[in-house]
Amino acid sequence: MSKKIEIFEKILDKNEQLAAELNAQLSAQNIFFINVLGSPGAGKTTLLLGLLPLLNEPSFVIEGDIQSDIDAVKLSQAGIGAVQINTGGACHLETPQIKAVLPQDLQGYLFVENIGNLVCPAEFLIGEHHKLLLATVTEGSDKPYKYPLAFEKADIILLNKTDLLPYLDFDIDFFTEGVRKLNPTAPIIKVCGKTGAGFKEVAYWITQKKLQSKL
Ligand SMILES: Nc1nc2c(ncn2[C@@H]2O[C@H](COP(=O)(O)OP(=O)(O)OP(=O)(O)O)[C@@H](O)[C@H]2O)c(=O)[nH]1
Ligand SMILES: [Mg+2]
Repeated sequence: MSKKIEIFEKILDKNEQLAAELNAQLSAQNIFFINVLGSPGAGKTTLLLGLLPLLNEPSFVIEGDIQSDIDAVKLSQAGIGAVQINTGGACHLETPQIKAVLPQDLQGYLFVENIGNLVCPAEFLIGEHHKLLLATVTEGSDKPYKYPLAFEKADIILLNKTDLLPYLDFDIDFFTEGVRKLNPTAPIIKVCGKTGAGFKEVAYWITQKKLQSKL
């Protein structure tokens, strides 16, 4: 039992080292990297499609899915540079997979849409500057209590599908209280992928963070 724990800790240490190296490399190239986390169908791809055109510099997206290139094709068709990684079953992406598909001429912003779930992607650093967590009102307001790590580690939390609030019993106070117990500082921004509401605020936060990272 103790051996198993030791090996797992070594893997995590090695992963953190690789992630730190990639983060330093991207920082030196003035590329700002956002790791996008959220449940399957939370609206991650919809968010990227609406958000990236609002940024002040070009963006490139690495799409992570267990199978299919549906999301990378959607982004490419919208004129956003994108590449697909298929894990074939693994529930999160790791740094070597990111490094392997980075384009030579990368500039501006790098986004990774991680594998859709609230568990494994929160456990692994992949070289990002910030984690963006996309939660939704359709998941229910108890998710911060049940899946704490993703909410704890997020640097910004978006609450999506707010157009559906009138049809649901989502308790926003309970949700916010649960997030704040884990994460006192991350902004919580209500957004709507259908209308783009809130996206400008998210774009502003990202551009400000990139500017601040250069100071
Ligand atoms: N009503 C409503 N639907 C939304 C909203 N945002 C996204 N959707 C819909 O939710 C579905 C899933 O959206 P995606 O953007 O594909 O979600 P995703 O998180 O990328 O999904 P995976 O990559 O499969 O994990 C699509 O049918 C979207 O049109 C929203 O704000 N309101
Ligand atoms: Mg997607």
